[in-house]
Amino acid sequence: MKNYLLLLTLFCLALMEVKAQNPHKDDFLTSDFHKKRREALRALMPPNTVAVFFSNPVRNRANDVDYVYHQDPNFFYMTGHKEPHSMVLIFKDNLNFNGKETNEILFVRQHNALMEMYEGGRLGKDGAPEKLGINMVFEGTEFGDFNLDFSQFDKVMFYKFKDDVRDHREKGDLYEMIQEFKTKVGYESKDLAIEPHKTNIDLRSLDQMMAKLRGIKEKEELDLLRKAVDISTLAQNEVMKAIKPGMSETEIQGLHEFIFKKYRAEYEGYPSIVGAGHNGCVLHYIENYKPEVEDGELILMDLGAEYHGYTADVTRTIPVNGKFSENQKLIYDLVYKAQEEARKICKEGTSFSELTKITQKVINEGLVELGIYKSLNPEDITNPDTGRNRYYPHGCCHHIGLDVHDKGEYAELKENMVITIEPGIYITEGSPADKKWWNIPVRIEDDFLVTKDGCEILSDLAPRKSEDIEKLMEQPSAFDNLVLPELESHH
Ligand SMILES: [Mn+2]
Repeated sequence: MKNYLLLLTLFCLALMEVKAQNPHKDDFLTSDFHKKRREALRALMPPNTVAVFFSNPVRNRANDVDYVYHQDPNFFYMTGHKEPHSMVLIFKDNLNFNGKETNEILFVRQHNALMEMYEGGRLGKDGAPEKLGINMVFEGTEFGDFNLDFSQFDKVMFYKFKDDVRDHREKGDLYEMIQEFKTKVGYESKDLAIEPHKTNIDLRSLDQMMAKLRGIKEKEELDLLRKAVDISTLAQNEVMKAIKPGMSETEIQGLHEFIFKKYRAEYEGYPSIVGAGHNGCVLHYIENYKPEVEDGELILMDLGAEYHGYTADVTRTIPVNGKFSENQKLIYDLVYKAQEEARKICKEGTSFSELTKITQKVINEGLVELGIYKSLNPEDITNPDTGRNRYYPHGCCHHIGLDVHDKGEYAELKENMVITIEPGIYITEGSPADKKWWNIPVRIEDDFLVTKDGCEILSDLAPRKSEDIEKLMEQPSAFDNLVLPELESHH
């Protein structure tokens, strides 16, 4: 027995040794993962059809500098290819091309020595087959003369092209003005609109299939999501310990992002939201501009690390000085209760709307109890200007994955979906509530893996209860002794 234990201990030490020497070196998705995803799509496709995916466009930031490139998540999911100017054709059935059978064709960028000197190497059609596991690869320039008759398919399925300047939420947007201008000046282009008589074009089915596929996470995806969530919550904890009145919102954002990167998360999955006091009431506040966060304020921090393409989405709201005031705690604990009630019913078979309803019920009833709403009558809880709930004006839940608001079906929960539950209460200055409640923003957002009979909270490394947050904030921080030189003018 003793020997057995010794052996087991040695074995475990050996494993730890291996782990320590390989810090998540091999946890990128493999070409095999993407190949299986293409096969899963094919299984959903009707007979004699083709699905076409395009890479994301490169976006200009200013002058000759572009935004950091981010691949289209559908295209990445299908190919694993991270470069722009690419396209993939996925056929339901095998086709014969120049004597070669294939059910997929990839188009990639051409090599360009000068560009590669600036930006690094390109995969090219020579490198793509082995790296991506797609055997038939051409250069984008070859597509023009490509001998493929799309009319042979019952359906050609793809996404609507992104109209860069189109903004459907604005009347008379730039796109419309340009369209009108084109009409006025007699400009005509055959690619302006899909010709209605082309009946084999299908702009809807592909998205439904992608939602079905991407909404259910594969094991490899869950590993990456867990990693992203661990990094995000670990960063939330470190910032809770480090935060002090007088720091700026930007600095606090910087601490989060430094810690993300310390643990090798490549990016933020979405622009970080760090808002103190009334800034926290702006749902997607990303300026993070306030130069000094104040003693007595709450600070809302909605941050997600992106690890190998997969993003967490975690929000914590904490008191800048380490202690919730009585009123802040009342609101905070109500939001916590709403999240807990949703968590308790979160399992396979529950619908997204049931989750929304239960969080709304807890919050609305609690706000009536606190005298913040007069009653549960719709006219008392609706903001007539927005048509939304006055103090809890957003949805409670969404999928996460390659997108922070990930593709997925939004009906019933299924095993291996990963979703957020994120109730909130935001009482802005000037609202009908008593002044003592003004500028209290609270959102608690966690990430959950749905299982057959419940859900697993992935983000519980960071405390959610008000008492636990206060306790953690008392701890010393690795940043307490960080002293940087004063920034002075040296001119
Ligand atoms: Mn969210």
